[in-house]
Amino acid sequence: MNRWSWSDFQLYVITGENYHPGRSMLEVMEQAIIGGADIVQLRAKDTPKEELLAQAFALRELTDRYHVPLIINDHLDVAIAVQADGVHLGQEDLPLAEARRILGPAAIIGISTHSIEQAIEAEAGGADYIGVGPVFPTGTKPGRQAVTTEYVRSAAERVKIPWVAIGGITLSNVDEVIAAGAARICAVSAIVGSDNVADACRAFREKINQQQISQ
Ligand code: 3NM
Repeated sequence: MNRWSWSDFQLYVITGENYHPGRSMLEVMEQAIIGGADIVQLRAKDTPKEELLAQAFALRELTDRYHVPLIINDHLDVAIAVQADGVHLGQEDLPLAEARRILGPAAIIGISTHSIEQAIEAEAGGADYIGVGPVFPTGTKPGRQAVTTEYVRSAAERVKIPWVAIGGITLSNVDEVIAAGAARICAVSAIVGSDNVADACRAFREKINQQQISQ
């Protein structure tokens, strides 16, 4: 995929701070891309800014090499500094309109949503894509109630912009999420925490593609 067709993505992989013991973030993300991640996000809530910036520069170099879009979670300044393709914002982060004013029309802006009302608001506000989740309980974002595949079903019916199912999705439950209407899957722990990151991505891609063929 190149940047111009970024919205066709199927497998969105986010970095995890606690999921790659003994392996570098960059190594893990390169394996993810080799396995089929077609958009990646740098998310490092507990990392000091200076280190985050260094990681972002390194990930920008990697994603440029593979022609994969790079999204930065939350930090617009870091996104601008490394010329990332966009940012991902939570409901409590900078409002979408402010982010758009700062980043301009070409930036990809994604918003986390946890209900169909939030999805519709983000779509109306000019989001380029939204996250729909957490579908299942997840230790990666603890304390947030799972929205279940019910919300995935509503998103499939009502959301017009690209959307990605996220939260607690594994190779064991992804079929359910796809069956509920998700065409794009996002995962952290099931991919960056697996022994073979590239194979995990290949397996996710296969499941997404199988479903699309049978539709
Ligand atoms: N955002 P894992 S759920 C980063 O629902 C994130 O907005 C979510 O990690 C949301 O694949 C989530 O390990 C965690 O469950 C995803």
